[in-house]
Amino acid sequence: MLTNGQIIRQISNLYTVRVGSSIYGCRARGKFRQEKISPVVGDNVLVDLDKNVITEIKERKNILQRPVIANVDVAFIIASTKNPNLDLNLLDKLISVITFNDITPVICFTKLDLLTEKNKEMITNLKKYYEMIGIKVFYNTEITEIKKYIKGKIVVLAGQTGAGKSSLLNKLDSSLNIKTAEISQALGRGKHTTRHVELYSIAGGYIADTPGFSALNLSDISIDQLKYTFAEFQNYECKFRNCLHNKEKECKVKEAVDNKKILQSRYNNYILFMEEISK
Ligand SMILES: Nc1nc2c(ncn2[C@@H]2O[C@H](COP(=O)(O)OP(=O)(O)OP(=O)(O)O)[C@@H](O)[C@H]2O)c(=O)[nH]1
Ligand SMILES: [Zn+2]
Repeated sequence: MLTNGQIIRQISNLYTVRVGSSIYGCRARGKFRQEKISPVVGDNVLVDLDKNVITEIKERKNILQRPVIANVDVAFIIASTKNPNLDLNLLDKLISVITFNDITPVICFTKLDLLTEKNKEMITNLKKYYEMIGIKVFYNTEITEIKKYIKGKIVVLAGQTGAGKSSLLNKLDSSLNIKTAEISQALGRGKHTTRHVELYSIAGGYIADTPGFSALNLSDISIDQLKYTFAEFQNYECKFRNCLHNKEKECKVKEAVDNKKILQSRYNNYILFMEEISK
């Protein structure tokens, strides 16, 4: 009998498939190899539970390459506001790359407790801006809200070293650290190997065990595509339909920047990314 399931772990050619609340060890059907496709973590699949074989892979909504995970719903961008300082260039870059990969970016600001009142206000204003352009923004103290949001989703984390990713994970689920450590030990090697990918169950959702997006950069995005990863630019119709909002005349996006409708830092980063892509 064929049943719907989802792959939550892969170690070499061994897959762990979740069917409802049960877990099965499975192998992939031979025909996949001939067709040169292979099931990956996150795949929604059909499994033959009599033979413990994955027989069909459902269409993917997206696929990340490092780690290889399909059907990622959300990428949490963990953005430190102090130690290390807030890096708006990195934040906007991650938003663009994540959006380009058909994944929903979510921002989580950390370390607000280290800020002066004045700097806190700056973050509050930034939060308002990003929310206005349709991005969900949390503080890392809003654990209940974050848990609620994660429920039922596949989540990956992004953010620079020291931003507070591990700390957040531990607050979401204190047993998570132990789980990842145990598995690394059992395998006798680090967890960040390409042959071992796993989704950890957390707050009713799933989270990837790798930093995510470490290897992603703008290079997959073309100059023409970049502007579509800036959600707020879509509200403006420039004189030229193919306007890149750079040197063109009668550019409504540039007007909006001048009128303070679009955040100057967002626009500056857009231009920087354009230059980076064309290098
Ligand atoms: N004051 C303060 N410190 C925090 C907060 N979140 C994390 N930290 C501290 O910041 C340091 C780095 O946090 P981690 O959670 O290890 O950061 P990470 O993003 O996992 O870092 P990598 O593992 O290097 O990628 C640790 O000393 C944490 O205790 C916060 O909200 N406030
Ligand atoms: Zn324009």
